[in-house]
Parts: sequence; structure tokens; C-alpha cells
Amino acid sequence: MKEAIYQFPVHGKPVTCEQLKSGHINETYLITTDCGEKYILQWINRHVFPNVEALMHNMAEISAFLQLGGENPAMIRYLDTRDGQSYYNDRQGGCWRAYRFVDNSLCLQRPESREDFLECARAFGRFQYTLRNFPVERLEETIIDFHNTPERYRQLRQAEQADRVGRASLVQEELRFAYARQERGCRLQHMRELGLLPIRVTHNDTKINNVLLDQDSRRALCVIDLDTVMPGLAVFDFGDAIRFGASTAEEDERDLSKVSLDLELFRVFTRGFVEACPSLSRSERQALPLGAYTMTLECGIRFLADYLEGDRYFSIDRPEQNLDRCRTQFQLLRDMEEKWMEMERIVKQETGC
Ligand code: GN1
Ligand code: MG
Repeated sequence: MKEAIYQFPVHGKPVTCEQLKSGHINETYLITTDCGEKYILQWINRHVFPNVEALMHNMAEISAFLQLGGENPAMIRYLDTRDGQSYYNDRQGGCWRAYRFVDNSLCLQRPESREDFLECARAFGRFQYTLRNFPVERLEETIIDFHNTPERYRQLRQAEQADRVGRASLVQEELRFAYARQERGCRLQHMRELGLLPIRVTHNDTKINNVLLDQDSRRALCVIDLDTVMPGLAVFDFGDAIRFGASTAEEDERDLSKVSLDLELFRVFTRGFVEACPSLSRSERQALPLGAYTMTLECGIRFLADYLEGDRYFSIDRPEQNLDRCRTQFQLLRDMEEKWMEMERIVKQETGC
């Protein structure tokens, strides 16, 4: 870490380093220097992102586009290393990048009020709206088939059959749950393939902790974690934000009776997202509930597949964490099934479609 931070042109001498625990893939550190400057230093997981060039390329393309259009990018700017590279490769094969900490910013793990969630919805909606004319073909796929749910099912079956760590017999119920929903879970991808929904520039990882809020005004300052910005469906971003932020429990809660969909938060997010992204077509608006359903199911499947593979993708703090994460997603999905009519009604009321 020390070696890495010195590669970037920071002001002052780094004096403290605190690990921030929010993502499951990369490692993020807050560095403070002796002149009071703060920086974020990030270690990129190359097992997940083998092509770091591609993700740095996507970010450069997007910021260039936004600046040309005179839009306020509301994006973090990575620092070039002292020798002009966009990231630093260490001697152990690790990869690092850094940016200046956004002053007075706050990163929430859960919305503390409806207004917080509304602000996040606006930020993600605005992100898509500002990029609506960006030529998507210029973006590289940083993770191939990231939200291709049929492909995620294939990976799950493969993990079950390989049964590398002998866990398949422990999760028969979860596997049955997943397979019973395959047809509905794959519907979005089929709509995408049939051209029924437009391909957009999407963020693809719209957890509330990927928006920075101003500590005082609680207004959104910017969207962060742009590693998975790729061509995708608008409803992926809506859906993933609902799965995480409109759930009444933590993603790894063990007491499943605490897990449900908060319909008021669902409503608020729908309102903010659609308001900030008026370019959403009628078919996209109508597909919002399916987006929430699909992202929740898909994420559950990914946690389950990783549990079967021996926790090689998502980082864990305790042995059964990926299974617990899978179970919360499936519980949330059960609740969505019960509340489906309500979800559709809310979307109709809030979007007019
Ligand atoms: C991962 O690392 P983090 O928390 O930003 C994952 C997302 C999942 C999420 C589940 C690149 O995101 O797709 O939805 O965990 N990111 C990647 O919490 O796989
Ligand atoms: Mg992320």
C-alpha cells in the first residue's frame, strides 16, 4: 500500500490508512496525509477484472464525452501516476489506482431516510440520462455476460455439477428455488435479444453505497464505482438498486423474517429514477418491476454459485456468508412475488405507463 500510494502525486506525506469496508471485490483505503489531504486508494481485483485497461478506457471515454457536452460529469477523477499511467502495477501483480477524496461526502450502506433513497435514485437516473447519447459501442465489456441471467444459470449448474468443495448436498432447497424460477428470471435477457428493450450505457452495480451524498445537504454529489459501466438495460440499474436499497435487511442477514421489500422505498426510488431519466421508453418503464425481480434472483444465483465454488469471487468475513447472502436474495424475491401486483401498480402510478 505504501509503495502504491507513493506512485501518485499526493500532497504531503501519507500518515494514516484506514480500510473502508463496502465492496465485495476490490479493496478500498482512505489515506490521510500530514497536510490534511485525503485520498482514496484502491486495489483492483484482477481475478474479477483481468482487463484493467478496458475499465480505465471506459472511464476515460465517458469523462471525455461528458466534458465535450459541457455536462457536469459528477464523476470522480482518477489521478495519473507520477509517470503518467492511469493505474499502478505493483511487483506482486497487484493493480492500484487513486483519487482525491470528495470533500464533505458521505457513503451510506442503507438509506437513513426516504429522501436519501430518492437522492440516490436521482443520481443513478441522471447518470443514465446524461449518457443517453453516448455511443455504447465505444465501451468495452469489462465483465462479459455480467447481467446475462441465462448464462448465470449455466454457471450455477456447472458449479453444482463440479461440486468442488462438497457443498451441493447442503443447498438442494436453494437450487430447487432457483431452477423453479428460471423461465421468469431469463425473460429480460430474451427481451434484450429480441430487441424489445434498448441497449443503454448502464452502471450495473447500483448499490446505494455507490453514490456519494453531501454530508450537510444530503444531496447526491456523484456516482462512484464505474468498473462495471457497460452496455446494458436501463432496468438493470433500477433493479439492482431496489434489490439492495429497498430491502428491509442487510444483504447477509441471517434472520430471514427481517427480509422484505419496503414498498414505500420502492415507490420513492421509482419516482426519482424516472424523473431524472425522462428518456426511458414506455417498454422500459413497464419492465421496471421485472428488473427488480431479475436482479434479485440473479444476485442470489451468483452468491449460491460462489458458495458452491468455495467462495472464490465475493469476499467473505465468515464461512457461510455467501449462502446467507443467497438466502436473503431469495427471501426478498419471495416477498416480491407476493407484492407483485402492488409493485406493478406503483410503477403505473409513478410513471404513467
Ligand atoms: C459486487 O464489490 P461490490 O460490492 O461493489 C458485485 C456486484 C454485486 C454485489 C453484491 C464486479 O459489488 O455485481 O451485485 O457485489 N460486483 C462485481 O453486493 O461482481
Ligand atoms: Mg462495485
